[in-house]
Amino acid sequence: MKFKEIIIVVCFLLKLTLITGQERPNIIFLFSDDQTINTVGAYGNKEIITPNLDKLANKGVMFTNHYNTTSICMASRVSVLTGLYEYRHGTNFGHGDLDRKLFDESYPVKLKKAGYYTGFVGKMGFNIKGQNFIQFDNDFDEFAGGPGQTSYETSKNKKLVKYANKYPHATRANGAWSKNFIKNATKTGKPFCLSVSFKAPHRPVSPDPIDLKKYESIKTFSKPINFGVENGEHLSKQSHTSRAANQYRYWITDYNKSIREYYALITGVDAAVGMILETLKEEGLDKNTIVIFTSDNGYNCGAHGFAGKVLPYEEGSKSPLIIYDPRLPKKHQGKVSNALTGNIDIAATIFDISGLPVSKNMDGKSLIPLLKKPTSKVREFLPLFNFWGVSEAHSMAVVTPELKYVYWNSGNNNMKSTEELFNLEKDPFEMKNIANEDVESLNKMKSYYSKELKLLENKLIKGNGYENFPTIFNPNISWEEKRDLVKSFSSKKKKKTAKN
Ligand SMILES: [Ca+2]
Repeated sequence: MKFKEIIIVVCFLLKLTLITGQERPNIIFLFSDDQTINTVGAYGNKEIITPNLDKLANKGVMFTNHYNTTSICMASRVSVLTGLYEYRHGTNFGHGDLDRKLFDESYPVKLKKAGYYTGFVGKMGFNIKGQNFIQFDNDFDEFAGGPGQTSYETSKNKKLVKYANKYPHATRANGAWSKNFIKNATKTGKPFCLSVSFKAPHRPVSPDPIDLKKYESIKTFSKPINFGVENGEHLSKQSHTSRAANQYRYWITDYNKSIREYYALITGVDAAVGMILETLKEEGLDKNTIVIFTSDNGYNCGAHGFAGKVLPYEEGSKSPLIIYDPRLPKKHQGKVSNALTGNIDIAATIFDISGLPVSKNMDGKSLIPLLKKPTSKVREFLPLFNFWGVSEAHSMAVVTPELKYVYWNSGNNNMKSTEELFNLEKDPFEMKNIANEDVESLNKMKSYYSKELKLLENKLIKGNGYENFPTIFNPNISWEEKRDLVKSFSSKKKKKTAKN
């Protein structure tokens, strides 16, 4: 063993001793579904009602450049659990279910093995290859997850039925289940790790009437400056083949109704978060419980005329991320970090909090250093992928806090391969493609893109339909050479939904 390696091992053992010598902190991971970044009051939205998340942001660190490296539920959820990019875990609609051996490396499984009391409630959003959903029961001390999309009606979620009378809407029932979990966990004397996986604000919408009522006074909601189809014409033709452009035109036809329901669902999540934070206080756990809040992907609420996620543009790929560590001195609280963070960082962060080693095999990095030093960074650039849906809408992008480069392949419908470059500092709404204007930035971003493309080629999981993407996403390979390699990825369930 080399001297450097000995030092690393000694440092790790020292850290573990320090953490276990004290009391290992509890961890609560709060996860909404399809929530775009500007839908928390603390992020500057003056219409949405999120008092508990605002408080959390005021006490913790609020991240402004948090991206979901694959902006779709199933893939993003597995990236969060495993710390791996989609092309490494292989889990997405039309690609495949998760391998058991990868799930065994996920944060809930490893923390349970390390002596944490673990719990999960809400939407799981994926399956493990060859397993029945009920087998998740064995992976947690308490499990109230549901298969598929779960239901907003509490009574339709098998594991939440006993909360249905008091909390008929599943979002608050998730909060009530979590309260009980925390109380049970306290009795065990173990540290706990609770994952709360809300269905909200995923469509089809069905907000709690309690929350909808809170928005009665707002008749007209503000729209972002890039709202509407007319503000999407400058974007690639390929992006317009995506589901985000073809479906869900409700945002355009009745924006006020759609945004009111969307916000009300998020306000419901906020209320459940409030229930959980209140319980921590009641149980005297609020000083030793780290709380993380984020979402599995962003959402285009009519931005550029799009709805939904999948696309690499800001609204679809960015979500809020708030981390609150009450153990830190007050001087570190209420900070904002513009560092580039991703869904792949959650597992590494949770391992770091618990004292477990962060495996070098993971793509994600611990964000804990940013809590004390929010102006620092954990990376220079981050890749964004879409391997799902129609082949023309597959894309690969790289982003920095200042710039975004997107490569769109040619398509079978007479589309030309397209490069997009946005200056996110000057143009956060991506209204101008400067790929032909700023050659220096373009070259810089293309060099980052090449590095990520090489990693994709070297590290992709075999057998889940990713093998052709290093060629498909290579801007230097002609369409003629790729044409036969492209394939759309869908699922029977999605096709059925689309017909309906
Ligand atoms: Ca989602």
